[in-house]
Amino acid sequence: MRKIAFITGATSGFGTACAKKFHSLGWNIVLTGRRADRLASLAEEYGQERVHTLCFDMRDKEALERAVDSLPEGFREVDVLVNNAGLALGLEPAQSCDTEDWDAMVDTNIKGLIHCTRAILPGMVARKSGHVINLGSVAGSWPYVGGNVYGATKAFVQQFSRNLRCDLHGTGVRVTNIEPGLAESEFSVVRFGGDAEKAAKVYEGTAPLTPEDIAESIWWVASLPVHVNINALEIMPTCQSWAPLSVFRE
Ligand code: NDP
Ligand code: 8X3
Repeated sequence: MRKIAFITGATSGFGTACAKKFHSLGWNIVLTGRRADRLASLAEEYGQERVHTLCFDMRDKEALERAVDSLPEGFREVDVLVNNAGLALGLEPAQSCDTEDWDAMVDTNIKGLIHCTRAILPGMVARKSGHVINLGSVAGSWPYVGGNVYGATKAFVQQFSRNLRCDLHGTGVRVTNIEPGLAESEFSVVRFGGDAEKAAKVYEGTAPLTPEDIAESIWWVASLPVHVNINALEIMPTCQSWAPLSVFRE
């Protein structure tokens, strides 16, 4: 029987690369996102037989639960859940940013991720096998100016991943938090409200991680023998490191 990967946010970036990776290795894939046209192209590209698409907004809990409940035979018994859908909005300091952006990040990166996990986990526990792979970020461990709520949502994902491991003790279900640094996708275009020029500057003169690098890492943790659980994997491009703590001087 074919293995099944459920990949949220598959219409772009890491999710699209993951879909390609798992599909190429013979898995059935469930792909989610809000952009129906992109989901339709993915279904066309890979063929309906091994791809099932679900179009919904991660912030809509009922729609999410309905979508998971609607999974047909061949796609229901999820082996790997890649909790990837997420976004950063804005880079303004906390004192002046748009609080609607904060709500959207909390509702997607935190609430969407926990509800999706909750919807899929009982089946994994009943089958005593499965793997939840969450997309955290270096921003969950390392603060930066303007990272305020985005980084905090990823710190939530980091701790949620660890706590899941405790709850799942003895069930055989694995949990991994993937924590990438600078990676080029649509991430910065979304962060800057569609300003592609501003987004491109984020990667100018750098060799950032690619979505394929992240898909490869996700595949690696998923493909290890079942007695091995990678708790967290922090990945930066070689061109990225840390800066010293800043000190304000009069
Ligand atoms: P992209 O913007 O390229 O892709 C984001 C995906 O998330 C899209 O498929 C989008 O689909 C989906 N998504 C966003 N909001 C929603 C929503 N409300 N409902 C359903 N789907 C949604 O970004 P990346 O591939 O780079 O990012 C993927 C994950 O990795 C995110 O969680 C991000 O925070 C994290 N990450 C990214 C890094 C980077 O530098 N790029 C580094 C570290 C972590 P659609 O618009 O169709 O709904
Ligand atoms: C995305 C990486 O550094 O832009 O999570 O927050 S960063």
